[in-house]
Amino acid sequence: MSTVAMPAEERRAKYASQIDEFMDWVRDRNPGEAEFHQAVEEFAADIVPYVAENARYSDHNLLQRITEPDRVVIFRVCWEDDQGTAQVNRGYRVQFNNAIGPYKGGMRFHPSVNLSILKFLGFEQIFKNSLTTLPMGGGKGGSNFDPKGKSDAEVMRFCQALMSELARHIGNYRDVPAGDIGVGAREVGYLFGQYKRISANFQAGVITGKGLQYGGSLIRTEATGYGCVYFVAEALAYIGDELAGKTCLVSGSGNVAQYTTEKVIDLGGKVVTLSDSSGYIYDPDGIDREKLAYVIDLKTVRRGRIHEYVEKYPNATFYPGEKPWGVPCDVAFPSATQNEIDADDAQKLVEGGCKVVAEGANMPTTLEGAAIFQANNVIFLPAKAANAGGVAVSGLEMSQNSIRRPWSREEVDRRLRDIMRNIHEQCVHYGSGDGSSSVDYVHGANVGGFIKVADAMLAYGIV
Ligand code: NDP
Ligand code: 2IT
Repeated sequence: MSTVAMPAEERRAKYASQIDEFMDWVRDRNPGEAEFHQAVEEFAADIVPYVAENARYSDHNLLQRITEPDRVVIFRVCWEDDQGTAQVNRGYRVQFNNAIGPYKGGMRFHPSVNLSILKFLGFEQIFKNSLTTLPMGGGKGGSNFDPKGKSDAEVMRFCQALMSELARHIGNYRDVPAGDIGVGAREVGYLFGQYKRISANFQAGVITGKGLQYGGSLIRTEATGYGCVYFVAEALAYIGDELAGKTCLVSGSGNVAQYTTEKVIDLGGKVVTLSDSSGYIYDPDGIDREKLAYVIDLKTVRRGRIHEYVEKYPNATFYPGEKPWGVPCDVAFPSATQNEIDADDAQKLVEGGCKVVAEGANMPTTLEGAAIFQANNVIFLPAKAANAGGVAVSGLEMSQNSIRRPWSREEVDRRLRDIMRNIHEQCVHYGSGDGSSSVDYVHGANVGGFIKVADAMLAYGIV
């Protein structure tokens, strides 16, 4: 039986000693990097067996090479706050792998940012970008800067200071940053503006997520959320079901959460929760377009907290300090941050009737949580497939920048839908057992994403 046809547990048991040996090597080489170990472990559980059974990939220490970043840049970022006090943050760019295209991936500004988190994100990005079918390598960057409570002028000075160093490491054929947590349209504008100033070049393809007036793409703002919902629609269609009438939980209330909610509404589903780091709101009537417009304004213009929702819509309840996973649902869209669904949360979702989990965030589910979903036949759609729509439209933004012509909203949306359908086909192709209709999306995404990168690396020889 090939590894594809084997249930995940059986496959992992058969190759347990090779997986353990490889993970011991990864842990020894990258001490203290818990999030990076976790991302590699999820990948290794599928790819160590795959490599063992496919001789083409077994030589040349390919897995050791693919888990070592090409390079990591770490730098001091000094800026002046509104009181005139010097502040110092740390900036990073992890250039993980450029086998199939320039490094590509977002920048995250959050106080928790460290090397482990950016390495996990950069590693995931390699295979996610490969799944999009577009020519993009994997990278990620960011800073421990906390945009919360900062004035626009402080955010601007910070972005300018960060770009003053980052500029020398990026370029449209080299490394193309974009947004992530804490980096949206405002920050991308300041970052691109500083790049343009330093380089005296209007190199539009050096960063994506730009404003529409200066080289941005229609639908990029919406792309991660829309893409995630399109992916769920594909997975449901595959089993003869649809999103219409389904009750959905969304966590987070930022970019991904907002446009996931919008597309669920478009397709006839009902979103009953949103959250932020202070707690979650439950709205039994569902979040309609008007309520969503309020949330988008609250979060992107007024930069307020999610509990304000219940002051405006008193039918809803705010649960401080809690996550939404105990609310009964059909579909869950974790769209806030890593490890927001642990084993207890996964158990609650299963007990609440959840049938599909689609990871809008990166690695929102712990390994233990994912095992509970798989053991209970929950359709578990991993981040590198489910949230690839964002970087896919970033790739389309780069295409438009290269040809110097913008595409219409319909054109970009059609291409996004085609890409999500294609990713689904790859997951089915690599993740279906012989004669079995159920799909192991984790296995499918890992193998599908790996092959293209591995083949390119082999073509280059030992580099
Ligand atoms: P935003 O900054 O727009 O929103 C982040 C949301 O998540 C906020 O509601 C925030 O709450 C919440 N959040 C962040 N950190 C934590 C935490 N430690 N605990 C609880 N809540 C938290 O980011 P995005 O929507 O862009 O990103 C959300 C997720 O989606 C991330 O995992 C990101 O990597 C992933 N992603 C993003 C893509 C994109 O295109 N933007 C593409 C693919 C994946 P609060 O305001 O209280 O911090
Ligand atoms: O995690 C991700 O895929 C992103 N934050 C988007 C990256 C990008 O380059 O658009």
